[in-house]
Amino acid sequence: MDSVDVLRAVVVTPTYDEEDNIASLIAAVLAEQANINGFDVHVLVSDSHSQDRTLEIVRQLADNDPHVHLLDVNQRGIGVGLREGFRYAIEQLNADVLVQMDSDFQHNPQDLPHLLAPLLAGYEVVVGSRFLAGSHNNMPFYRKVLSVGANQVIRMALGLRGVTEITTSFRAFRKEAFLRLAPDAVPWEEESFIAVPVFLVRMLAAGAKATEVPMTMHPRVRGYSKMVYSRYIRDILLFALKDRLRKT
Ligand SMILES: Nc1nc2c(ncn2[C@@H]2O[C@H](COP(=O)(O)OP(=O)(O)OP(=O)(O)O)[C@@H](O)[C@H]2O)c(=O)[nH]1
Ligand SMILES: [Mg+2]
Repeated sequence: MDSVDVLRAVVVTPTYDEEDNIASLIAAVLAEQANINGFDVHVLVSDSHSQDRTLEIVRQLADNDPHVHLLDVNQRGIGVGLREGFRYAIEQLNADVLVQMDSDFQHNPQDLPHLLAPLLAGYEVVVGSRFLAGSHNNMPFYRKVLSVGANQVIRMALGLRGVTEITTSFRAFRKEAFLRLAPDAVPWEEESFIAVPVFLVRMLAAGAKATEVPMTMHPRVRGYSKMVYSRYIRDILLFALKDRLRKT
C-alpha cells in the first residue's frame, strides 16, 4: 500500500444525524478496497456536530482503524461539511484524490471502483450520473422530476456540455481540481444544497478534464432527510439567473 504508484483516495462523507447509517457505510466503503487497484482508500466523516450518536460511533471506529477519520466541523450545512472535509483530507490526511459521497446509502459503495478508475486514465474529475446507459435511478417519481428539472435549469443557464449530472454528490476528483478554485467560487456557507451543483460547475469552468460513469441511486432507507426543497429550488433558480446575467 505504500508504493509511490498508489494514490491516497479519501472518501469525504458529510453527516448530520446519521447514526443508523454511518457504521455500515464506512464498512461498505472500506470493503471496496479489495476491488480497487492503484488507490489506498480512506474514509473521512465530516460531521456538523450531530445531535444523535454519529460522533460517538465514528470516534470509536476511528480509534480502531487508521483508515477511518472524523472531523467535527461544528457548523451546520452540507457545503461547509464538504469544504472543511476536502481541506482536512488534503492538509491532514495527504489525500491525492477526493471522493464526495452521501452517508445514507443513496450512493452505492460498489460503484466506487468505476468512479475511481478514470482518474488513472488522465481524467481529473469523474462524475457519477443517473442519466447514462447502465445507470439505475430508483428514486421516487417526484425526486426524479426535481433532479431532471434542476439539472436542466443549470445546464441551460450555463450552456454546460459534456456532463449530464450536476446535482448528486457522487464524484471523484484530483485534489488540484478543488485547490484551483477561489475560496468564494462556491457558496459553501449556504445551508441549502446549492454548493453541490455549483462546486462541479466551477471545477469544469476552471478547466478540469471530466468524464462521467453510470451509477445506481437508491431512496434513503434509514434516518431522516435534511433537504429543504423550497430553499434548494429557490437557490438553484437564483444561481442560474445570476450566472446568466454575469455573462450578458
Ligand atoms: N456535515 C453535514 N452534512 C449534512 C448536513 N445536512 C445534510 N448532510 C449530509 O449530506 C448528505 C445528503 O443529505 P440528505 O439529507 O441525505 O439529503 P438528500 O439525499 O437530498 O435527501 P434524501 O433523499 O431524503 O436523503 C447526507 O450524508 C447528510 O447526512 C449538514 O448540515 N452538515
Ligand atoms: Mg440522502
